Amino acid sequence: MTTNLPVTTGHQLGRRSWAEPWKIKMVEPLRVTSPDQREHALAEAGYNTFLLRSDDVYIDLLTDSGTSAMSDRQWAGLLLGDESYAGSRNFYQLEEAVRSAYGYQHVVPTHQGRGAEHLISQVAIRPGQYVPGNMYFTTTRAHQELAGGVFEDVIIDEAHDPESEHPFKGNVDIARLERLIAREGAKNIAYVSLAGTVNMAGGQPVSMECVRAVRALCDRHGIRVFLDATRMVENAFFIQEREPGYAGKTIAEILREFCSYTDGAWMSAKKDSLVNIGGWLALNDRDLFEEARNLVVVYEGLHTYGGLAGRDMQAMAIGIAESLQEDHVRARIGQVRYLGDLLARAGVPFVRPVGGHAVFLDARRFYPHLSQDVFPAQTLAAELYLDSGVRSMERGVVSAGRDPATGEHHYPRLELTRLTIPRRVYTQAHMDIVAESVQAVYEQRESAKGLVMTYEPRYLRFFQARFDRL
Ligand code: PM9
Repeated sequence: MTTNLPVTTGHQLGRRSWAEPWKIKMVEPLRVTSPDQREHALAEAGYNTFLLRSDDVYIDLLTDSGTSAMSDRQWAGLLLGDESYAGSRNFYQLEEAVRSAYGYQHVVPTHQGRGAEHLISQVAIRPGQYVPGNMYFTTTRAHQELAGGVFEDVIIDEAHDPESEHPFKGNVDIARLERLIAREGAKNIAYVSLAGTVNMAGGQPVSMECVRAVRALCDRHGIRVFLDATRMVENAFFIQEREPGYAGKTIAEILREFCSYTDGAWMSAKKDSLVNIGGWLALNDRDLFEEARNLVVVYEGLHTYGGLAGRDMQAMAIGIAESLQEDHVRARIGQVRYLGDLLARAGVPFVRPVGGHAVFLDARRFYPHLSQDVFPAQTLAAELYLDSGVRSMERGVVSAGRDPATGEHHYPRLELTRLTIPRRVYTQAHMDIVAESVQAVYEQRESAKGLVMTYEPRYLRFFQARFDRL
C-alpha cells in the first residue's frame, strides 16, 4: 500500500501509484445486457435512470448513497444489533461516535438524511423566513419549502461556472449573505444552511476560512448555522490538501474544527459513513434538541432508534470511525480523480476541479445544440445507459424543479450528468469501461435530439418523471 503518497490531482501529478487500503472478500456478479435489451428497458423506464431495474444496469453510478461496500467489521457489527424498542445499546454507541467525530452535544437518529432534514426544517423555520444556503440541494430545499421557508442561494459565482478552477467552489459569498440579512432583517432568516462538498456544484468543498467568516457574521446578527454534514469528511480532505495551515492536521481534526463553527448538523450517513441506511440530526441547543426529539417519534420512531434497526446504528457507528481513516479518503477521492483524468484525456467536458464523490459531465458543452427545454443532462444519462448499461443521474433542469411562487422551471446554469462513485465498490477497470463509454457517446453527440417530459410528479420530480424521445 502507498497510502501516504500523493494522488493525482487537477493541479499536480503524484510520483507513485496509490491503491485501495482493502482487499475484496465477497463479490456480486454484474449483468451485461444487449443494446436491444437496454433500448427496451430504458423505454419502459420512461428515459429516467431512476426508473430502471438494477438488474438491467451494468455499472451503477446513479449515486453514492447507500451503495457503499461495508467492511467485515461493519458486517460483524450487524450481529451485535440490540433490537430493544427503547434504549438500544447501539444507539448509545452511535451517539458517542457522532459526539466524538463531529463534536455536537445531542443526537437524534433518523432513517436517512431527509428524515433529519424534515426535523430541522420543522423545528427551525417559521413560515415566510429565508433560508440562505450554498446552493440548493433537492431534498434539503424541498423540506425547507414544505416548512414554509424561502431558499436563497448565497454561494460564490464560481460555483455556477463548470470551468472555474477555484479550489473552494462551495464557499459562501459573504457579501451576498450580508446583503440578504440587511434586506430582510436577521429575524427573518431561519438559519444559514451550509453544506460540505456541495453536491449540485459538483462535489465542491467549503474552506475553513469561509465557515469561520459565516460564523462571525452570524454571531453579529444572532443567526444560527446548521451544516449538511453528509459529505463533510470529503470536505475535510480538500481542506487538508488545499488550505494553508491544514496539511499537518488529520481529517478527523479538520472535521471537528469545521463542525465547531456550526450549531448543529443533519447527516445522510449513507454517504461518508459507509452504510446502506441511516442518518442523524445533531444539535447543541438543548431546547431545539428537545423539540426535534419530540417530533422524531411522530415521523421516524422512538428517539433511540429513529426508524432504524439497532444493527443499522451499530454499522453506522463503526462506519463513522472508518470514514475518518486517511488512507480510505485518499483512495476514495483518488478513484474519482482517476475517472476524471481519463475523461480529461478524451477531451470530454466536465466540472473542474473534480469534486469528492463524482465526475459531473457538462451537458451544456456536451450537447451545445440542445436547449434546457429538451433536457440535455437527462438525454446524456439516457444515451450513456444505451451505449453500455452504465447508469448515471441528471443534475440539471429536471432536478432543479419549479419555483413554488411562479410555477416556472428553475433553469440552473449547471446542466450536469453525474457519474457518482460508490465507496469501496468498483475497481479502476470499471472506471476504464465508464470512460470508454462516455467517450463513445461524446463522439456521437451531434445525433442527440433531446427528450420531452410526459409525466411530472409534484415533489422532487427527477425521481419519478417520465420522458419520451423527441
Ligand atoms: N443525496 C444523492 O444521490 C441521494 C438522493 S437525491 C438523488 O446525492 C445531501 C448533500 C445529499 C443527500 C442525498 C441528502 C438526503 C441530503 N444532503 O438520501 O435522504 O446528497 O439519505 O439524504 C443523494 P438521504
